[in-house]
Amino acid sequence: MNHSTGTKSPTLECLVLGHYNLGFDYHEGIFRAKGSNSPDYRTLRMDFISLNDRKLPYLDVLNLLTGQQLHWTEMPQVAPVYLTSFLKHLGIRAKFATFFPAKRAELSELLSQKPRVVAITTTLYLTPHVAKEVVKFTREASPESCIVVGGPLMDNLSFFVEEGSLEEEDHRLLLEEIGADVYVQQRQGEQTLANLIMRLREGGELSKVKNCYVKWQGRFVYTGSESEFTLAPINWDNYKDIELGETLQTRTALSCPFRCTFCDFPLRAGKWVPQDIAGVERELRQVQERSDVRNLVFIDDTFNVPVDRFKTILQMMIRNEFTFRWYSYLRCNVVDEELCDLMSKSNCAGVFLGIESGDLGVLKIMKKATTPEQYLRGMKLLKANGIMTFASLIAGFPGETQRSFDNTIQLLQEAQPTFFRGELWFNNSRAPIFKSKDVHGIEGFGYKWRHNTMEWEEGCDLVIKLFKEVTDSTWLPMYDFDFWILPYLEGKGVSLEDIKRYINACNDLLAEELGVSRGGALVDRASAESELRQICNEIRLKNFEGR
Ligand code: B12
Ligand code: SF4
Repeated sequence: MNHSTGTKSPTLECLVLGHYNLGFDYHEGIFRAKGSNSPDYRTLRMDFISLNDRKLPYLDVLNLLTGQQLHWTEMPQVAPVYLTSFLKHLGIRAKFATFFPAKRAELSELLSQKPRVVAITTTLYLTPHVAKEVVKFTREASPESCIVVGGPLMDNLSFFVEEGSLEEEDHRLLLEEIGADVYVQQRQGEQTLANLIMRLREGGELSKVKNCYVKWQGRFVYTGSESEFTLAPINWDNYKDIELGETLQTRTALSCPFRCTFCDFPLRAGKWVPQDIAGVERELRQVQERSDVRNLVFIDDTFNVPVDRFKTILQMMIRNEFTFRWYSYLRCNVVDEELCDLMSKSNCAGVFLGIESGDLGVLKIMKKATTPEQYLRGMKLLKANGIMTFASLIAGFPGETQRSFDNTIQLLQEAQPTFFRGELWFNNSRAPIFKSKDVHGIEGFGYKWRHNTMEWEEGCDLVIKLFKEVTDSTWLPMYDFDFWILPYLEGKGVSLEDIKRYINACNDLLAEELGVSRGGALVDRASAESELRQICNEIRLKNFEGR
């Protein structure tokens, strides 16, 4: 390793990088290569429309027609913010940066300081490709820095080795190919990152730092494992003098206490550990002190469970008279009048509801521990309290039939959530259902599957059916326009009503392109396009003119 700069001390010891966006054309190209009738492409097809002879996802359409460069990467991501806060607490000179276009100059300036370590977060990288691009970019900008990659991508790769789908030697080759100097292999990794930086500070051998892959005699070798556990609130005071925008994100717990059979998140994230409420309160007070913050997103997967803890947090927020609005995931089957009232009084603006299905049989196989009736009641209560809701559904899970899916459509028609979306079931070998694959006759992988009650083609058709037949709620696409875009756009001043009008106008064009009619005749392309342009013009004038 030639990064042991023990003598000269750089001002910046660690720069933590957030998400790198390779853009829709790249993404679409990869999916198209699988075939335009592949389930992957059919899934992506629900996320874009054609305009000016280009395939554009909804956010790109909005940017094109309002002259903006909006992107959710403008919101500070939790991983870089948290890691930086953790390192600073240990006295390490650390900063985080984003690839968001308007912040590129800042990123270049920070890289020009030749940070001792550049840490690349991989929260959303499902393949090594993006990490490779980020390493290349970093290497060119700051060849002296020690580049460290860690986080979920590393965890995924080691899982593939464990399950036998990736040979150890191929794993090593992948590490070579990504091109970093060190890889952190630990579910959390913040302490390991700190250990690496301290070691470099002292000019010591990196092979002594556990949980890493480091180069030894030209080959990546593993330094051995050591458990680590930390959970601390983010110290926003570290960023007092930095502009972070109107929408922040944080978490109040690690992992999730549930075990839904389609989801591997608890397995990746480990044991569910809640943050003590005094710590949450301290952190939220710091958020409140930031005058520009309008919205806060809690990324906790089950913010409202256990209910008593949730209630205490809401009461604490009300007592503090926080003025920011908040968003989170929510299990709506356990909400009642009292909770909805507290949510509303503490400024809850919107919730992501993992409804998944409106059919009792399918919900049982998913181990959602709820009933469609409880869902209906919960969604109606939230609506009555003026809280925006987004219902997320899965089409084609084992046990799914045309009939069970009709129950899902009926539930949405009755509950009328503000937004909804259905996705084809993704067969993930890490999810609990995979262990009962013989019971359900599951074959295939990813979006291409069959099981005892359905095949993926039928699942794709169900997604279209959902889009077509749910008429009293707005379809929310996934690519770059998932639930998180709502607090982001509202933080920019765009009203929920305008966001809805905009999405509905795009949905009309999508329906026309898919050849489906939603609750009436097929829309006329020319008038739908003109309506879309008109809405965008209004959004531009109201929110962005003169900025
Ligand atoms: C918020 C979120 C989003 C938002 C992001 C908005 C934003 N501005 O941040 C949006 C909606 C855009 C999004 C999109 C997607 N998401 Co998402 N998302 C999340 C969510 C809820 C929170 C992510 C987060 O901030 N986690 C908290 C951070 C702190 O955790 P972390 O990244 O693991 O980091 C910790 C460690 O891993 C470590 N670490 C991380 N990096 C590094 C680097 C180094 C060097 C070191 C030492 C340590 C380290 O340090 C951190 C502290 O311990 C998670 C679920 C969850 N609750 O985590 C899903 C999740 C990350 N998303 C997921 C997926 C699949 C997606 C999509 C691919 C979905 C899709 N099919 O389109 C897209 C991808 C988008 C894209 N264009 O590439 C998966 C990722 C699975 C994986 N990585 O293998 C998750 C885990 C959900 C799940 N289903 O299990 N997502
Ligand atoms: S779907 Fe949500 S609630 Fe269920 S296990 Fe996964 S993260 Fe937890």
